[in-house]
Amino acid sequence: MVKEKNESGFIAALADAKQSYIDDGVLPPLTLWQWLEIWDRNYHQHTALVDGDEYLSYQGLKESAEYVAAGLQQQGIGAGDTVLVQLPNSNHFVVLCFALFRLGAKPIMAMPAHREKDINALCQQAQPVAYVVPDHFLGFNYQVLADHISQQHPCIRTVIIDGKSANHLTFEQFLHSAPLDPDTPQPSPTNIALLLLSGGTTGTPKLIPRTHADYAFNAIESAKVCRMSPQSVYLAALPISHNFPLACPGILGTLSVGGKVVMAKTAGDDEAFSLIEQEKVTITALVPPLAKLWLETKEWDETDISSLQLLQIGGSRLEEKVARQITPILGCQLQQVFGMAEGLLCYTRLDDDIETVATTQGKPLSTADQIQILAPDGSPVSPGEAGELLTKGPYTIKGYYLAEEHNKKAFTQEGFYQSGDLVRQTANGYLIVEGRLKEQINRAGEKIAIAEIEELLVEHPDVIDCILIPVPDERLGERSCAFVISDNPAFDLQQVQQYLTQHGLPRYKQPDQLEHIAMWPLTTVSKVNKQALSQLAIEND
Ligand code: OOB
Repeated sequence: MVKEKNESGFIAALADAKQSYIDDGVLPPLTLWQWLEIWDRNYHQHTALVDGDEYLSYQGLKESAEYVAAGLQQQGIGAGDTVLVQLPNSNHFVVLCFALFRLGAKPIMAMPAHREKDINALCQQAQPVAYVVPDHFLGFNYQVLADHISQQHPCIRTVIIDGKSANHLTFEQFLHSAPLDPDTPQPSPTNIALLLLSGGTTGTPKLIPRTHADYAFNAIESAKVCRMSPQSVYLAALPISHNFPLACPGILGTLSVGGKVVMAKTAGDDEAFSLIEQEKVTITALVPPLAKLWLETKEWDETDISSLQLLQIGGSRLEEKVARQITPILGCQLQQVFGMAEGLLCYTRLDDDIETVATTQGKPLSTADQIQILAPDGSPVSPGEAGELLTKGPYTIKGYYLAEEHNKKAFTQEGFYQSGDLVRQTANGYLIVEGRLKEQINRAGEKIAIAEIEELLVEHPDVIDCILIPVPDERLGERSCAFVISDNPAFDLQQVQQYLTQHGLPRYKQPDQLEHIAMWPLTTVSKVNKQALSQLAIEND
């Protein structure tokens, strides 16, 4: 009961905040479903989505979503419910999201890489009524996970398998439901449309509530900045449960201009290159480690990727050296993207000079975005100095979903989100990301909350004390290294990884390196000297 009370208060406050941007004429007052209806009217027979040999037009997308919505409704799923979605990139994923948007039910955007620990935490927080998984993906059996999770969380009344299943409903069955009753009520533009996941800094993932109006704005304005048109072909290479490939401009931005989205199952260069050649892809988004891989591949691979006009790179720091290689080697324009699932998006613009594109992470998407850069004492830094980035704006959240205590720390009284990023601003308003204040590792764009891993590791019987640190890494940007104080010199990385797998942790959150240490090196003020640990990790690699 308490949860419901908090929830309705939170949702009302969120709706008020977004309503004021609607009243000011910044956010159009439409839901994502209403937008799809417009896109369907404008681009009816055009191809919207390509997934292997399955092509779906705008009309097909809307109609499929209506059938799936009807099927979900028959399962008792409706307005306000949350549905845990853990699917790889596919047309079905997009159809399902629009079906949920139509009903006013909220998808929780879990990633295929997530394992039991995160999924459990998400169920506890958001009490989903349904869980949607593939049968298998990349050698992992999601039915076993779904069965295990649904046994522990009675809130899950329906498990839906995208694929074959002997004992659960399949997505295919939903596509063949009876038509949706057109009188089914629609959500309001200021309702929560979806819940994105935050990398966070604590032991449990935080949910990011994005409303229909703000998320549509996010995607539509991003498509304008990227000058997308009906001729645009977007390759969804990164996992589309991420904000970047979903709406920056990503899938939703591409649909907003009548373009075509091509689904890649993995972000690997071999799959991506042949899809670019085959479908004449014009734009895609990558994290820096993948961009580096593409540069290497292009040296010998003769696949024709000349249709590619724009490569967006974001999620973690892009080295200037790599930035300068993009156009000469890949033959397309580079756009740096500094974004966060919480909202604020910064883009370099297509007519910026190469210096700006190679050395900055862009400027905010909207003139309505508010930015503060603060010194440790909370005062604004002098122009050009580095400080913590705080932000507030039409598409930035005012609080995580049902996380009242955490929100007091993560947001100021004026509603600014404290990003934990260390940035400075150039005279013409562009941001340069200098570093980070938050206790997080950015491993190839995936965020790892240091506290979560340390909390688990100290529970291991062989571990007396433990510290996890980011270490600069040629391939990943940053890798994670666990330093342990242990009485067992034979305790090794393999045991750590096994232990964390048993505790339901995905591979990307597990340390890449393990170092034993007798005692912590200290700074002059008696804090653990993490700089010295980082040095040691580099030397011992
Ligand atoms: C994107 O979103 P998240 O929520 O996974 O991570 C946000 C954090 C930022 O606070 C920052 O610490 C880091 O990722 N980050 C970057 C960066 N872009 C994001 N750090 C340095 N340089 C960059 N270009 O990562 C995300 C969301 C939407 C679009 C693009 C990225």
